[in-house]
This record gives sequence, structure tokens and C-alpha cells, in this order.
Amino acid sequence: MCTTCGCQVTVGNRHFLLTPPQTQPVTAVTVLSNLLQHNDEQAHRNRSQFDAHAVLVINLMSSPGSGKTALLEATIQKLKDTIRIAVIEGDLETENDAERIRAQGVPAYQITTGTACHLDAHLVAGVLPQLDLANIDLVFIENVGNLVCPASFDLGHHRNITLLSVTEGDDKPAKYPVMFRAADRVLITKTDLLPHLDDFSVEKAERCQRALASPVPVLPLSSRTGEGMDVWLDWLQQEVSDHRQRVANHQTLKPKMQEDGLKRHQPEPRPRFRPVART
Ligand SMILES: Nc1nc2c(ncn2[C@@H]2O[C@H](COP(=O)(O)OP(=O)(O)OP(=O)(O)O)[C@@H](O)[C@H]2O)c(=O)[nH]1
Ligand SMILES: [Mg+2]
Repeated sequence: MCTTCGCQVTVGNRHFLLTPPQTQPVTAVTVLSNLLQHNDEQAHRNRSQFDAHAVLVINLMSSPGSGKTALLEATIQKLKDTIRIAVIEGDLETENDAERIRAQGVPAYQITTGTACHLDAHLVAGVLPQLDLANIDLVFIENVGNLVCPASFDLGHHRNITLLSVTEGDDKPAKYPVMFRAADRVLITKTDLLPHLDDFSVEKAERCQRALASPVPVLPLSSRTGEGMDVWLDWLQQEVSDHRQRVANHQTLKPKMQEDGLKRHQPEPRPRFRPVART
């Protein structure tokens, strides 16, 4: 898919394309594997910077509008007095989400990707100098709304959270397995709307998750009413403390990534058609 839409290339990594290695034939596959390799190297550098300050970094992924920013707003309201939070926002355009986060009284940095449907490690590195990591415990990265591509790019974070809102349908883990397999927690959001929907089953969504051989907790919650938020908030607080301990032990945590990302991002071989003369 990504070789077709060109989404591997962002303003953060475009310069690598301008200086392709001359020692080997340059094919689409070489270019893509170079970009992914550069991404992984930058992700490693980002993670080292976060770990130098024992900052836990959580990547939020979901389709557009499933409630990532609303979850952050509700989370910040509950935790900002005990945990020092900052947010990196990813969208194609606008500063809207960063403004919503700043209105909660915590720093937020907006990355606008232009055409790219995901964040990558170089885009995140671009905002890192603005973060006062010595005075932050937890960074959330709200990825671009997209249920596919964000799961293929390590940003230098530690944990992945995938959101599924009840209006999207309970079969999404089955249809978009890559992102749900990468999740450390799946949050089923907007549960306050369940009484108005006759075809979303939390149990079925969880069954679809289990069918991916994923044992991770599936947590139903509503940012609007606060229902179910306690389990999420308890996990976050525990993670922040666990990460401090990890770093003190000279350890870190790499997020679950789609291991065969390059292969999956190549287009299917297409049948060759003979051109037909126009009549
Ligand atoms: N009823 C209800 N609405 C919600 C809830 N969470 C979010 N919404 C609404 O859903 C819409 C989208 O929420 P956002 O938080 O902007 O979604 P998002 O995932 O950040 O969207 P993008 O950043 O565009 O991908 C908004 O109108 C929210 O008010 C919820 O728990 N219950
Ligand atoms: Mg948002």
C-alpha cells in the first residue's frame, strides 16, 4: 500500500531519498528498506533521549475520530497533579488537537505531516528539542488517525495503545490485525453510546482480539462519562513507575512492531494488461 501512496516518505525523512546509495542498484525495495532502517536508527536515538530522563512514551493509534484527543483530555484532567505530562500531536493539518491539550494546562507540540498518514521517528525527533524532558514523566504521542500505517513505524516510544470506538464496528481487530496485534492495551471508547447501538458487542470485539493470539487487556471506557477510566489511569501510573525502575536497571522497552512491515508495504504483483487501442 505505502509504495503506492508514497506514504513512507515524510518531510522528516525525505532527505534520505535525495542521496540514494550509488554502490547498488536503486529499486523501490532498496529505497524503502533504507528508509525503514534510517527510521529504526532514529527511533533508537529518540528512545535513548527519553530514557536518559526516565520518561515513559506512549503511542496512541486509531482511526480518525475514535477519541484519542478526548481520552488525553480526560486523562490529563485526572493525572496532571501527580504526573508531569506532555503531548506530541500528529495530524495532516491544523493545530486543533495541540490547542485542546494546551487548554488542559500541559505542553503540546503539533506535528503536521502534510500528506503522510503516520508519524515517523524523524518527525518526532524534530520536536524533541522543544520538550523539557528533565521535567516530564510521561509523553503521549497521538499518531495520525489511521488504522494501518502508524503500526509500522517505531517512533522511539515504549508502549502502543490502540483505540476502537463503538461506532466503528466490533470486527475491526479482525479486519485491521496489524495495529491491534501491536497493541499493549486495546481501549474500547465511547461506551456511553452503547445504549444507542444495537450491533456493537464488546465481547465480540474482544474475541476478535483473542483470535489474533493477543492476550492484552481490552478495556471499555468513556472519556465523556468517566466510566471505565480508573483501570486505564491505574495502569498508566503503574507504567510510569515501572519505567523508572527499568531505566534504573539500565533496561528499556521497545514497542511491538509489525516485523514484516516492508513486505506488507509492497504492492501485490499486478497482472500485465495489453493496452487496447482507444476507439
Ligand atoms: N459520546 C462520546 N463522544 C466522544 C467520546 N470521546 C470522544 N468523543 C467525540 O468524538 C469526536 C472525536 O473525538 P476526538 O477526541 O477528536 O477523536 P480523535 O481520535 O482525536 O480524532 P483525530 O485526531 O481526528 O484522529 C468528538 O466529537 C468527541 O467529542 C466519548 O467517550 N463519548
Ligand atoms: Mg485527535
